[in-house]
Amino acid sequence: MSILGKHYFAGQWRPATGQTFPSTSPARLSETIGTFPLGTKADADEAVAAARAAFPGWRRTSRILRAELFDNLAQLVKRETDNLAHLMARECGKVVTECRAEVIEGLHMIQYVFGTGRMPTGDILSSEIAEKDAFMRRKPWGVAAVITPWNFPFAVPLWMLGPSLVEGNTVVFKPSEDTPAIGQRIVELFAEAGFPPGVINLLHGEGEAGEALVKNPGVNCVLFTGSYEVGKRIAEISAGFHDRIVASETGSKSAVIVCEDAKLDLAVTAGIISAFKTSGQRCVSAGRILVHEKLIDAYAEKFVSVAKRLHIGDPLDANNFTGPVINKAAMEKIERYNVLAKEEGAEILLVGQAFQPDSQAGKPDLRGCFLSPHIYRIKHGPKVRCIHEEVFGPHLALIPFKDNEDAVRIYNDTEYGLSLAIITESYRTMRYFRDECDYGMGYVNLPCIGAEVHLPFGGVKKSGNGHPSAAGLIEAVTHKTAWTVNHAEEVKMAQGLTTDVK
Ligand code: UN1
Repeated sequence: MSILGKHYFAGQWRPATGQTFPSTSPARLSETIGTFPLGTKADADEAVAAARAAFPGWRRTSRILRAELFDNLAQLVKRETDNLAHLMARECGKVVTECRAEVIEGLHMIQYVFGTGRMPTGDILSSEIAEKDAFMRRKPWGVAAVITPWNFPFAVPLWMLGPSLVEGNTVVFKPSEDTPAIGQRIVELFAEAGFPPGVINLLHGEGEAGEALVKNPGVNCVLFTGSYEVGKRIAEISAGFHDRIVASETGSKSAVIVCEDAKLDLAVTAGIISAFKTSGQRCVSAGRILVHEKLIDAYAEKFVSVAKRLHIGDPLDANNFTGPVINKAAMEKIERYNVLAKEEGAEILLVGQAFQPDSQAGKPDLRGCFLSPHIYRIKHGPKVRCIHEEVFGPHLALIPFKDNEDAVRIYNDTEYGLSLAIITESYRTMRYFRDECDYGMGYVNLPCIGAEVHLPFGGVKKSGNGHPSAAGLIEAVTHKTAWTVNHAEEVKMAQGLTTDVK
């Protein structure tokens, strides 16, 4: 049954009154998941007004009571885990087991936020004056705009909604136009958990709705994960509001570095997961694997033989490793980069191909955006576009390096800095990369994907603007205030300032 999409403003579900857009399954392009209202400027303004109106009451609600609503939400997400995973698999094409893991990741954020309700939220500081008590206390900014991508349509919204709401902000949530159904399901669960009207508002739509939301002066902070271009546009618009906070995660050309002493099987498994899990469509996915020149022949052979055997097919089939890519435009972009790699002198080890997997008996026909891994070997060069630009798909370069210094130079020679994995047995080597490379998330003897919510998540350079999400987001959604109380019966000042009033 096709879902009837609705905005959610001030606790009211609002069906489309104007234009709509469909959500289509990338594995079955003939399957429409639902039809959703195409948000306009008027809708964005209404959503922000609802969030602003709800802010004073929500801010004054006990932080512990706000947190306890997340406990209600956790119970609902546990009840709905399989349904959420199934809907997500249909809507964004990730394999259902992976979708389940994503729901669990979102649940972990909810549990984390609930747990912080009774944890300290500020600091007690000393004063030069014995009778003065000094505190650091956090205050919410006001209204947060939460703009999220299709590739993590459940966990990433929760990374942002959780800290924003528990700290007392109200929100307008605009999910990706590729995954509006899962976005709407999240808001239905917040409503069922008892979050009051106006505290969370849902705005469906495309660029127009997003742009209007960001241009609204009633928005105090914008929390964004998506492309660098959109992140840059948000930053440009937001520069017009001098106290506006923008926290953005944008783009990457993440890498695995396979050192001379690496365990080969571990390095291959870490590389395959980093490059091809989620069809290479995580923001942290590896587009590059840097391999020590002495290992690269053996590594390439093993890596390609494993990649050839990967099961790519129906996202509803738990036995598959990956499903399709998100849509036809993504397929065309990835295929253009596959061609470009050859033009730029790559030795192609495995040709990425568009294909249609066999449909299983009893399941509806698969006609979707299926693309197999494209793997090539190429020397690093400063102008080689396919190893500098983000492709966001199953497109991978194996790049040889001579020594650890060379690997650091190659790794850092992109405009991005998001995720890094080092495969080594040496603690000195590990430490060298840890200190010399540009990244937000670093891993040793692991893939460069798979972060957990209680760690900060964010990048540097074109990958992010220094405000990590998940647990780290508290710094962006609150401002710190100093609160100083004098217990003496006369005024006493710090720095030896006299109090004579003459
Ligand atoms: C993303 O790719 O946008 O670290 C988020 C990971 C996941 C989150 C990825 N926990 O791979």
